[in-house]
Amino acid sequence: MKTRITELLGCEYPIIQGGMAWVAEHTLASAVSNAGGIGLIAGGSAPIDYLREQIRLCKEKTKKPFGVNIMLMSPNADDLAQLCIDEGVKVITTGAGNPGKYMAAWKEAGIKVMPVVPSVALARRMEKSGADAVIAEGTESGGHIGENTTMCLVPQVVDAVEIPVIAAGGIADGRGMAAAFMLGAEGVQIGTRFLASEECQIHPTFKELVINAKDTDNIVTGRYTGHPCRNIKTKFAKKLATGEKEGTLSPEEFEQLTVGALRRAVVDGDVESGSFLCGAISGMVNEIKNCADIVKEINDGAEKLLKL
Ligand code: TUI
Repeated sequence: MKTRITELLGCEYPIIQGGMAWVAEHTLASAVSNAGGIGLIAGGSAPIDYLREQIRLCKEKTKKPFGVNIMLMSPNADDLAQLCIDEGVKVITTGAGNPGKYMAAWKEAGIKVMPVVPSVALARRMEKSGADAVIAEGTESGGHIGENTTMCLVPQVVDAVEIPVIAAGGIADGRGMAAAFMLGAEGVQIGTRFLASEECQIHPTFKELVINAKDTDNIVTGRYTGHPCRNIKTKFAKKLATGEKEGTLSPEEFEQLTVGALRRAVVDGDVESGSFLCGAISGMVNEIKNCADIVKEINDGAEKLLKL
């Protein structure tokens, strides 16, 4: 499937792996890139030396294009943004903020920049600042989310900007990809499906939770902190949600409980105090497969439906 996104990024399929903090490291990213998509390494709030090493290891594992996600709420964002230039990263996606202040330097370095946008207004601003594409991310996504749904957001962003639009949130198979293309998207970003991949390095308990999740096993917590997050509905997530709803946890106490919670989920598989960030489509993800099969199945499924 050739679109402006495959042309822009030099990849075979317009499928981008989500830049999931703590999850998206070089093994997963290189596997997705070797499969013909675009793998991403997540900068998250990692130290600069960690990200440098991950970029170098990824280069050893793939000769195909891959990218880095810069989480803009990270205290290290300035350093990680510069590191990407120094290490010759070709593709950057951003999340959780406006990357405007880095755009000139990234463009000067020839980097393809694709910010995640939760609204039409930000999509327009990003186009004006020189973004090569935008990722319109609906509230079905895992982790830190906006309010708009993928179904509503994508066509509105497509109408508002000239640059290509990548759809994200709630897409995990060929049907989802085809639907996104019918809304005008020219690529998809997929996170949750890759959590249940052989190459994904998360704790086995996390993979089991994804595979066993039903349609209703998903919950958004932390709206009152200003940083709503979509998670798998574990006992811990329900405790946070109840505390938020009933006012028994102040926003400060909530923040305190969730410091380090993503690490506890990804690294330790700790269901008592970990936050298992995951998209709303996890109910449809029932099997662990390798990234090559996942990418090909999604692309072929979409192609068939779109009768390309
Ligand atoms: O960034 C994500 N998903 C994430 S980041 C993350 S790590 C984290 N840790 C602590 C607190 C919050 C997050 C886990 N999941 N997705 C992309 C995304 N970007 N979703 C929403 C946004 C967004 C929100 C506001 C992008 C831009 C924005 O702009 C506001 C402004 O400054 O105009």
